[in-house]
Amino acid sequence: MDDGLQQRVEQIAASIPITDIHTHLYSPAFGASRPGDPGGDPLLLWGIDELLAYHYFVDEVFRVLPARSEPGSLGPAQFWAMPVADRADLVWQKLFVERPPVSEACVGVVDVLTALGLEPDEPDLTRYRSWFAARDIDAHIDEVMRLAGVTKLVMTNEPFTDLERSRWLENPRVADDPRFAPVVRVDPIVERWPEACRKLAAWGYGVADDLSGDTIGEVRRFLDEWIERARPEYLACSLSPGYRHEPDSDDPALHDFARLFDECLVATAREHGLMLALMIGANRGIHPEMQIAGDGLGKTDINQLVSIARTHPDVTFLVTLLSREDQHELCVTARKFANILPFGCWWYLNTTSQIREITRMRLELLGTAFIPQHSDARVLEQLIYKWRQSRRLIGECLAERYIEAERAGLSVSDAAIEADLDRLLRGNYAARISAGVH
Ligand code: FIX
Ligand code: ZN
Repeated sequence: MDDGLQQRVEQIAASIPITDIHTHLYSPAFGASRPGDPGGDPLLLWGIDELLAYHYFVDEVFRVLPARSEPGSLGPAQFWAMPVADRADLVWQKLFVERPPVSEACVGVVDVLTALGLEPDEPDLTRYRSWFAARDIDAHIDEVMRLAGVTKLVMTNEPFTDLERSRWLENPRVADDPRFAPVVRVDPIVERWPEACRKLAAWGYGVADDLSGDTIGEVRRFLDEWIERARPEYLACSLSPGYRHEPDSDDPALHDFARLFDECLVATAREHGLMLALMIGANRGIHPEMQIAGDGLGKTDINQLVSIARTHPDVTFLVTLLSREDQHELCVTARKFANILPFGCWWYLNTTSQIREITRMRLELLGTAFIPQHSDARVLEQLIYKWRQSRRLIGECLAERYIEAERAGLSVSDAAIEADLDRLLRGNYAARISAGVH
């Protein structure tokens, strides 16, 4: 490996301001958690207890607890009934004290603690809790973003979530924070229409389960009102692995899905000059008792995405797929349809081995015309480890391509390297949203 080039890329990568295009973080006005003081329905989560209560650790701690039939075992219902601090204590003891932290999420917490100037091997959470309790949230957000190298955080704002809806209706300026950008995320319209229909009707929209009357027009009115309220940078929805885009289907369920997708979501994105993000492959609730930790994944049929891209060539679709096995098909399909913009190593793919594998594949097939990563952070300090790692890995993969280019006879300048890294970490996204109307 050409160490000189590798080091040049790593140094430049360390200086590029990052836009994090998909997070579950919120500006403080939405309500921030208070270390040591549970309750209050916070939307912005931060601090050691929330870091360790993150749903990735729910999966991992259950794998080391005694089996249900053994003494000391714990069921999901009992676990979720515990206060967040007790859950955090259990996770710390089981995954960090009784054994070395090895998993992606565990090593990430070690990285966060070290980056914040804390010893990462305390026997319990006492010192961490007093350190976080002394932090001012606004200054802490600035510090975490500085350490992560992130200058813009894109939120996931869900108008069908009662708590979030209430925060917007209480304070129309709730998102007015230059560090954060809104997104309108509307899964229920396409994933859970009966639930969405009930809520929309209760909110005064003239909608019907069978899409009769002016249901489509009323869903559009709902979306237009939220675009006016939130001024989102893009629209978003997630789709289950088995979704089908078949507008001409005789199956009423498929026909209705296609109408809501095409005539509401895509038509609204088109009218407002917005991208529509499609996050495809989450099998929600395969283990319901695990609650937010109970989602699995599944492979998807890429031909459904082909149908969407062909039907709507004038709309850009930000696309991320959850199955590792779907990544090569996504890259090849994105070569055929320039209105498909692959992004991120989503969720279970946000690991050292998968970031490398997927980024190498994308650079080889798409050059620098994609968005390599988002953090998906739900707890503020996760930004630190997720971006320190991704920035390094993306830089390593890009350096490998430059080494191939130099092997073929081309030398790559620092200016060219900086331009490429800016495209990947900020520019490719900025170019698409500036084209729209916000
Ligand atoms: O649909 C999504 O936005 C997923 O990222 C979340 O549902 C998931 O829980 C998550 O945060 C994964 O990292
Ligand atoms: Zn997410």
